Amino acid sequence: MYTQAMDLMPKGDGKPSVPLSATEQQLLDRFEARIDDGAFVEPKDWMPDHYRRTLVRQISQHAHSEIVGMLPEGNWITRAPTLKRKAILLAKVQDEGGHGLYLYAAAETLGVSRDELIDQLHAGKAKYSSIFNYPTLSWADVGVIGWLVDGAAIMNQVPLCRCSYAPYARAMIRICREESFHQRQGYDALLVMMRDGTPRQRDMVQDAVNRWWWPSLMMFGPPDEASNHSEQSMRWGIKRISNDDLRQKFVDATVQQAKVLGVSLPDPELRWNEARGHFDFGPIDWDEFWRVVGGDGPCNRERLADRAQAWDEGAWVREAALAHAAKSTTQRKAA
Ligand code: BYC
Repeated sequence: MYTQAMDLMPKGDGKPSVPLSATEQQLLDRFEARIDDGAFVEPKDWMPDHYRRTLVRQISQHAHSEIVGMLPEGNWITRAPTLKRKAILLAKVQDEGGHGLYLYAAAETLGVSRDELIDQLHAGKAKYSSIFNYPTLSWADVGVIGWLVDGAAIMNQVPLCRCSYAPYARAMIRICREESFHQRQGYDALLVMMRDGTPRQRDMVQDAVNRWWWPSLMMFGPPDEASNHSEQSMRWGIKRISNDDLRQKFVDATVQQAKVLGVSLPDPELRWNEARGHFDFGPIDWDEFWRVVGGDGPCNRERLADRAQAWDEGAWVREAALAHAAKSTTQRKAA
């Protein structure tokens, strides 16, 4: 409650807050009361500037993740082992492009332009999920991305369907429905390899699980005590469940799925803790996480270069679409 009033304080100079006018105080009180009642906030509603900036930050990072996330799997479209797998992968990668567009549209309702956000991504100034800076070395990686990466994404994104900002919540409902298909197709591809595959194919799956397990746990963000945005975002109903709680839910659900699949998870400390009612797991390498987030992961440079190239090469399509829209409008007016 009290920290919301800090939005109207000057930033970083340590001076006492600027007293709120009666109108500003009334707007803030009304906003806080609506959040406390669990009401949704719509674009035209008054909102504190910090709430708006937090949403632009999170939604745009999420949109960039979807668009950059098309690249690691996109690498395998031409090499999918069967026509069926190729068709599924094409649909999945296309869905991710669609998710990016819903999310950029949700960010635009907060007064920021899509071009501005995309410029920030290409300039290396915007974050996107750390997970997409790892390489996809084999076909099994595509299945593991579906199972673990989309599985982690769903765990994180289902609570966002109840985010207090309505356009984000609405986008998340559609996205989660599609993500659950993505997770299932990945698990199915792995199950086929584990049940009907050769020993080499099974080794390939295990190798992919070994490489993606820890980066998948990092997707949930830093531990709660190092998560500088969590407290405020939870108070505002943007985040509903903390980074560590979501990570734990993901581990608990995934251990059973790994058993059915017949793969082991690469963590010697993973074991059921009766007292906690959860699986304990080993320490996460947070130095690696921050290195990757800071731009020094295995594929950060490649991913940004690929995105920038796709953007430049698609310029003629955007120009043609705009020219067509302008021509159609002129023709409609003349008719
Ligand atoms: N990677 O205070 P915190 C997908 C940053 S796409 C990079 O906990 P917050 C898919 C964080 O931004 C899935 N950076 O932050 C697509 C912050 O930095 P800034 C993407 C990370 O926002 C294609 C700083 O660390 N999902 O599923 O409260 C194919 C401190 O963190 C990461 C979303 O974007 C990370 N992993 O919580 C397949 C979900 N984690 O901004 C699949 C929406 C943290 O201060 N986002 N950082 O410079 C969220 O739920 C939240 O933003 C997070 C972080 C839980 C990710």
